Amino acid sequence: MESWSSYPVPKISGAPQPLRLFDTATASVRPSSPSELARMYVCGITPYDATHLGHAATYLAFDLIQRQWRDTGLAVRYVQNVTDVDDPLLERAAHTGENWVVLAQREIALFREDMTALRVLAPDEYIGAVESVTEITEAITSLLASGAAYHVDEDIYFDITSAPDFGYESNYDRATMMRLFAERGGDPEREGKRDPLDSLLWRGMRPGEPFWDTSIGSGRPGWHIECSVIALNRLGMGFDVQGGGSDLIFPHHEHSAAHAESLRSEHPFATHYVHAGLIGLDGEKMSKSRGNLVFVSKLRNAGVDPMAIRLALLDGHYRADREWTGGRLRAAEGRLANWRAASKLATTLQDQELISRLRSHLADDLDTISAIAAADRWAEQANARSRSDGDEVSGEGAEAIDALLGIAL
Ligand code: 5CA
Ligand code: ZN
Repeated sequence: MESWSSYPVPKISGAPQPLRLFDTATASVRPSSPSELARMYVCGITPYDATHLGHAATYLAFDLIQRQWRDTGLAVRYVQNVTDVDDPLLERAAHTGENWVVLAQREIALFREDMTALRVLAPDEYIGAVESVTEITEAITSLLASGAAYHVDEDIYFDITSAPDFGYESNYDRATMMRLFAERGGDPEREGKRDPLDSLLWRGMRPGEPFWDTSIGSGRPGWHIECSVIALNRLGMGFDVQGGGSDLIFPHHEHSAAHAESLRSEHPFATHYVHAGLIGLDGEKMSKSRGNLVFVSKLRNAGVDPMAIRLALLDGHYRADREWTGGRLRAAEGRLANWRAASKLATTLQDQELISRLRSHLADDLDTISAIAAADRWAEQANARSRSDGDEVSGEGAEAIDALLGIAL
């Protein structure tokens, strides 16, 4: 599937800092400094209500990771999926009477526009579930052959006991897993499963639902196997970051890891599992099912500068659940104006100090709050000084804000 285009990232001088990132599986901040190529997979949208500010905040967090890696000279291989066939998309299409393919294509197009406007660096490979059906059926065939997958009527399930480390990613206890599995698309009550937590790999054809005729029968892929296979076939085992919002910790990322580890008889699927906190509105998680959504495109159409949206979303720690308010946007607009003025006044010395502060804060598990405070101090000092002849203005402070925070001044 077509990706979007990225704005070039300026190279900045001085000493970059190796990235340290929080990993959900070990509940610790650990170095994420691959030797040459950094490999990242981030779970993409289910395209029926794109792009709300929760989605945007999550993709911005992973965009900062890519910017940190690139700053240290690493090449990055970034893969993202699109869940372009799944229950929630089909339910929405059935509800509104729209064709599900048309709905998905329109929302994907809007998502690409929003990502471009927010200066989110594009994935190298942007891959839909639909275009991956053959890869997925091949993987399910292997899982059936090894006994890790089994039939229940026309459906195929994954046996969690085939992945000896199952549970290591979320570290949740059984009761929590059971609760979240039921809440987030699982079917613990389905009769005939070996374990209530076994997840659907393949959904046999049902009347009125899309299906593919394949070597494992007619039907469509389950959700977790989609991300497992798309990531595995492009990044291999042991890639650097598997990412998404914290609502994907369980069952999605636990099961995607388990499928891949069972398939390859290797551990781990990824060396860091990175999760962004959830954006809420009026005390509730922003979600399609609750209907409390603020869309990037709506704000853009109302004339809001996408850089202000980006800055407002970065003004909070990526791991913290946080509330969206109009006040955040107004604060970001004021801050952006200060930074823009400062970019024309800051001296080379002020810029160098800003660059080293941005690097050390962002390398510390993407501490955007401190990075933004450092840029505020830089702007305050630059804007306070009266410009006198002989003071050098390099413009490198603004370039660093672009390269590391993705904000064009
Ligand atoms: N297609 C699947 C992932 S394979 C999916 O979860 N799609 S989604 O459209 O529901 O969400 C896309 C991404 O945005 C996921 O990483 C999800 O964790 C994240 N996300 C969803 N809602 C929020 C929110 N309110 N705040 C932050 N991130 C969110
Ligand atoms: Zn996913």
